[in-house]
Parts: sequence; structure tokens; C-alpha cells
Amino acid sequence: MSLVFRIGIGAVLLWTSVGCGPSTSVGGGLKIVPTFTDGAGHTWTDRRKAVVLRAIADYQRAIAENETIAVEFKFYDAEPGHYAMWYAINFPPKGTSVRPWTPGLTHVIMIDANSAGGLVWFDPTPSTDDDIPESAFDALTLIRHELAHMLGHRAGYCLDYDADGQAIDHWQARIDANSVFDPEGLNVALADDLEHAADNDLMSYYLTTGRRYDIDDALQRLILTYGYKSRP
Ligand SMILES: [Ca+2]
Ligand SMILES: [Zn+2]
Repeated sequence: MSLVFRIGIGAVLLWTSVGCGPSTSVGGGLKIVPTFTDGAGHTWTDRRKAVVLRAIADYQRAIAENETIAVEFKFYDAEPGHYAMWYAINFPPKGTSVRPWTPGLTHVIMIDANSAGGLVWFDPTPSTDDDIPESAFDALTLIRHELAHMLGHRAGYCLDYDADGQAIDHWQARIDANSVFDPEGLNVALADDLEHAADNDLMSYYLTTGRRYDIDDALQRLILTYGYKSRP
């Protein structure tokens, strides 16, 4: 029997005056390039890095866009009950379609330093999920969750700005007045923040200890919303 903890995997979006323009990268599919910053009493050991790389590989395997996204991984002192966070910093000029790889957009994913030694557990064997401690959150799941936010699983982020500065929010446009995402199709109840699933899911605000969630549900919503080229 696993305990359910409140999990504050929130997303803060800050816009600053960093310029950006159309993406021109070419290559063989999505590339998510991590950098690792030690701090708050923790280092990115090979074991921890391997969990991050596994989460990244899952999305790279599934999304075929020829784009590159850089993301910094750090430790931080989170509020109690919060274990991980993604945020991005950028300023979108008029006429820009903001996507996760828009040049100038800076991504950071942070893991709670107070939990990183125990309550958040980095699997030494990320390819198997039958060894997760009952009382711990699976770091691979947390990182998959944050990467889904980074790839557009939230409102107010991947906006298309027209020449007048009016924005189209593709994510928000799929959500009805009852916070249901794609009501005529996938029909997924969202939390009031419109970025988390209301029910048990990788993207739930309340995740369960002792288990792993795959990316499939989140991925399906991202591909539907943004039309990402994908691989089965
Ligand atoms: Ca394992
Ligand atoms: Zn979240």
C-alpha cells in the first residue's frame, strides 16, 4: 500500500527580454541536451544522471521533430510537499510561435535537495520498475513529469503571437469550461491549474510513491495539441 503525497511539481513561467527567432535546426529527431549543476548539498552522480538521461531518451524516441532543447538540472530547497519544478525564461517577440525549442528560451528543472537523498529515489537500474521503495517517489517519474511541462503540458506557454501581439494558446484551446481536455476525444479531466491531470496519471498533481508512470498519456496530449511529428 503506497502513500499518496501532495506533490508540488509546479511550473513558474517568467518572461524576460531575451530575443528569439525562428528555429532552423535540422537532424534526426528531437534532441534534449541536459546540463547538470551541483548545489544545495547535492551532486549529480552518474546514477542520478542516468535517470535523467533515461527520461530524456523516452521523449526523444517518441518525438521526431528535428529540434534541440537545452535544459539545466539543479537541486533546490523546495517548499514542504514539493519535489520538483520546471521553469522557463524568455520573452517572445510579436509574430513568434513559441515552442519548447524557441531560441532564447532557457529551461531549468529542479529537484528538491531535502528529498534527493531518500524520499526522491534515483533508480540504479532505470530499465526495471519492480524495485522502487514503497515510501519513495520515483525520480524517473518526476523528471518525465517535468519534461512534459517543458514540452508544452500547460497553458500560457507555447503561444503563437500574431503581428498585433495577440496570442493563440493551443493548449488552452483544447480545454472546455469544465477543465476537460479534448472533451470530444481524449476526454481527460484536468485540475483547475489546467496543467495537471485530475486523476491518476503521470501529470497528476498528486503522485503515488512506490510506482512509476510512463509518458504515454502526456505524450498523446502534447502530440494532439502541437502536432509534433512522432514515432510509434
Ligand atoms: Ca530499477
Ligand atoms: Zn506538474
